[in-house]
Amino acid sequence: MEGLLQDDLATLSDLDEKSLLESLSQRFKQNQIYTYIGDILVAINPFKYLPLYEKAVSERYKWHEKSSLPPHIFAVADRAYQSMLGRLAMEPRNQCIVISGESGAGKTESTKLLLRQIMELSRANSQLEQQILQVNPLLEAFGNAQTVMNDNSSRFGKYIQLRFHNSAVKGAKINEYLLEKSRVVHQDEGERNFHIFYCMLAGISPDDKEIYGLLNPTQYRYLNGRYGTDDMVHIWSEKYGELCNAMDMVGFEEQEKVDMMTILAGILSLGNIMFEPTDSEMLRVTEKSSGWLKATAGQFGVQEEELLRSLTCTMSVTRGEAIRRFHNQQQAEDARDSIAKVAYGRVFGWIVSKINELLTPDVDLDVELSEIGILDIFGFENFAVNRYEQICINLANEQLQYFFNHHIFLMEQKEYKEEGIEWETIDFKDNKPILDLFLTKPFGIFSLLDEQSAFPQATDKNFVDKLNNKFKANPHFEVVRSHNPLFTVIHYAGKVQYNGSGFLEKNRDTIPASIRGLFINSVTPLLSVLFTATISRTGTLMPRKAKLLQAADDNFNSTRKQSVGAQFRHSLAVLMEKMFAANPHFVRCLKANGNKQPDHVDSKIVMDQLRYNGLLETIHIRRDGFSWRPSFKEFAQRYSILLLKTNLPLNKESCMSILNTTELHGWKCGSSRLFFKYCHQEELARLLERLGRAALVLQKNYRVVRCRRR
Ligand code: AOV
Ligand code: MG
Repeated sequence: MEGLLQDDLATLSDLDEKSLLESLSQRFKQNQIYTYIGDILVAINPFKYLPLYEKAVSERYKWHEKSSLPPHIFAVADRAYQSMLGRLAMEPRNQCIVISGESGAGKTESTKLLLRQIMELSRANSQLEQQILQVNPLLEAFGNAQTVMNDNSSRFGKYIQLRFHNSAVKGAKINEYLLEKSRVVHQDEGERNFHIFYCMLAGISPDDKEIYGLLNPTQYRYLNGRYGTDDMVHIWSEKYGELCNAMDMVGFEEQEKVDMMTILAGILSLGNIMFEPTDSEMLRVTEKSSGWLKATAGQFGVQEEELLRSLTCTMSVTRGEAIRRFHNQQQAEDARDSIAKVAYGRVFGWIVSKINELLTPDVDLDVELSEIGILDIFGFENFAVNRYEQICINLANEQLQYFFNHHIFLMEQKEYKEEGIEWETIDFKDNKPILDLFLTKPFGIFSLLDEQSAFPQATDKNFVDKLNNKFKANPHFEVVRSHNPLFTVIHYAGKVQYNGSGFLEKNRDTIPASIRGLFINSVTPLLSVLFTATISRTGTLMPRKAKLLQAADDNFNSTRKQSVGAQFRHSLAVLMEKMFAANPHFVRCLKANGNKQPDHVDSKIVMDQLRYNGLLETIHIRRDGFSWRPSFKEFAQRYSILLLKTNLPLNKESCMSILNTTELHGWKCGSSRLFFKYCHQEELARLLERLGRAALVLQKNYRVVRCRRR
């Protein structure tokens, strides 16, 4: 059993799947949830409180040597921060921390811990630090919800970019990806709507409740007529207090908060509107729900008749003539739900833009800022029914797995070959073919989806038929024989069956012009602004409205005509480009079991994750490979100081002389660069530091001598 409790698995010589599992399980049983594979951190979700994050621990992990302390998420924060400042082996550069793992594995918790520790390290000015730390509770309230996999599941992806000047944080920017808007109007068994609705209903004062027109939570259809136990209500109520606090701290104005809450109340009322046929063509609102129509109109600040009209008919203009088409019951319900989704989505987008505006670095334009980005997306999902949202989420996870593979296996092994390093190729599960299945133009799944979305007459069934036809021979695709539009994709993390119903509609995501018109005329300033932003920006706006507009602008100037899928692919591509340009740090989150249970390891579930994450191969390459590969120039520039010489030529010979003065062993020399193991970086940093200290002592002595001479 010797070596099983090793902090760094890349130091173990003989490891197979079984002993890897055994090793991680043993550590987990002793509450050692963190383990290194070289410079990569593996984190197993403990599903219980562990005393790992106290102030004293945070202090210990500041400016430490990685090998001197047990593995920890704080160590990753430290490394990213030091690397950004150029204090480790490399030149200063932008950093990104990439956190992966399936739903409920602990990505969001890790993100929060990283953020906290980086703020500790940067000794930010305390107001900005607080603002940045409060962004998370705010986003979580509006963007997270309970699912069957995770009680606090992220229903959107985010990339948080912390911006620094020298060592101090100066601001932050958040990119958000694909909020799951459909949750506002529908939740599957065992799931809930976004946290904010429950928190608001639980925490709001009786007076405000009246002002916003909120009623008993069990009355709302969008909440499935369900609420929570007393304990839950208590927690939600506290959360609401924290949320209001967070909004104040980040810098939201009172009126903005009121507008936001009123819109949310309007969404809840809207959901209760039901329709019934009349003698004429036009539907009417059922008698029972006429009160809800009135309430919604009041909360949205629009005319009741206008709201009713946009729910029950569509206006279109053909050859200069306005034509009114009446909705049937289903169409009216769809219109209702799409209003709810678009209103919620825009409020969320506006919150993000507003945060970005408030956290814009307050520095001159010519000041160069460096950056640490933290990526926390929605993890891989496989539910009883998987819809459009799941296929997008799982595509994002494929993309991330590819990023990992590219960095760890592809790039590294390509360089061995190019530079003539002797190397026995390590095979890994390349998921590029799956990415191609999704993204190839013009015949990937998403291109076909866009093509079908462009035909008004096409149906979800047509789309799935096309897929079946095109991909029946693809090893990552399976045709499903069924009346329903089903198909299966074999992802890197397992098989997922998708239900194509609603794919075309969700991919188009068009808002009828009448709905836009309705909201533009709203007397609620925020609502009007959320729908004005893409249209015109005349100078006639009230000052407050103009200010609101500025924040909204960022979000809606995006290419609205594109499909949701196309936008999502585009934003993923931009993200990847940014990440490829930065120095990455990987955190691989794992789930110990599928039931959110503490102290229990389900071997099969862990083994599956080890396999699809390629952890064994990762250990292998970190043990035998060379993860740090500076060019001769880079290395000589940085380490010539070890020879106490400054104008050394930046070539191979200089590198050799430098290395000869050290006791480093196990490195290799290629044709244009050096190949080091991950642990060499730390050894070299130590040498530099020692030299720095010696220089300091010399300087001091010199000063003492000079003083005496005087
Ligand atoms: P996720 O972000 O990876 O899922 P979370 O970070 O939300 O997962 O973690 C799920 C839950 O696990 C949290 O709400 C905590 O209760 C618990 N947990 C995670 N990490 C820790 C930790 N270090 N210590 C104690 N408890 C922890 V998803 O957003 O669903 O993909 O999409
Ligand atoms: Mg999450």
